[in-house]
Amino acid sequence: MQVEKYLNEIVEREGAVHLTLIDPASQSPEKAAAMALAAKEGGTDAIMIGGSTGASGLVLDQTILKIKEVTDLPTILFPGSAAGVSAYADAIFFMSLLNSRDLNYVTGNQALGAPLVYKCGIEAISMAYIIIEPGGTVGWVGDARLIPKNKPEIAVAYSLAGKYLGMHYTYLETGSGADGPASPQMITAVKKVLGKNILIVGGGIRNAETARICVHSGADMIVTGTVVEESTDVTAKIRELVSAIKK
Ligand code: 1GP
Repeated sequence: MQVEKYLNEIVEREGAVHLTLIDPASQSPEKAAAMALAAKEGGTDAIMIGGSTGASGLVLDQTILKIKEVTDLPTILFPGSAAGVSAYADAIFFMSLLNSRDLNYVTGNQALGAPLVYKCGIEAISMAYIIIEPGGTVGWVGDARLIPKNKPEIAVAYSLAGKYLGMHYTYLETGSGADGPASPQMITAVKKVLGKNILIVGGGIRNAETARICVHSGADMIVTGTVVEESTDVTAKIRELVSAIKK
């Protein structure tokens, strides 16, 4: 439970966690490592590694290894399927896409990937993964029955189901590159029922104001990927986001 404990302690101490998402399919392992180092210098708390398409095999392993050469931040797998498991990461968000219509994304890939996670001994952090409109690539690939943006009660129902199933973390996802994250009303309603369980919000967070609103509404952790990929000064961008969410 080392990475989960590390993250939860930051939430306790600093009010919120910032996670930098790196998709191994989007750049070379060397460039990914440079981004991770810059994100660390900006104050990010951990590096998530994964994506919906092409984040597997050699490119996944090499990306993690290169990142680990330059930073000691925890590396957490964010797998799009069973192929997203790597022995080189410190932990894995062991997630179920609760609102998928396709059983492969609810329990199938989990069963295929679990023996490898066991064999590698990487830490599994259980997570309910819930996709809200517009959903982006992950919504399409994961065949999600997208939760309408203006229906917080449906997000609450899925989040509670995840909590009662024993998942420690809940992730409200609008999809990478979305026009924005889940609404403040939805975040607040979900956090109310989750209580001490951790709420992660990601998708379309691009600036300090949006990050601050997510955390003020109840998010314990925020994830940013696209702004990091697009930024010409990753350290400054991460610093802007981190300073907006920490106590
Ligand atoms: C995607 O929520 C994450 O899974 C991050 O989204 O790329 O829009 O930051 P962005």
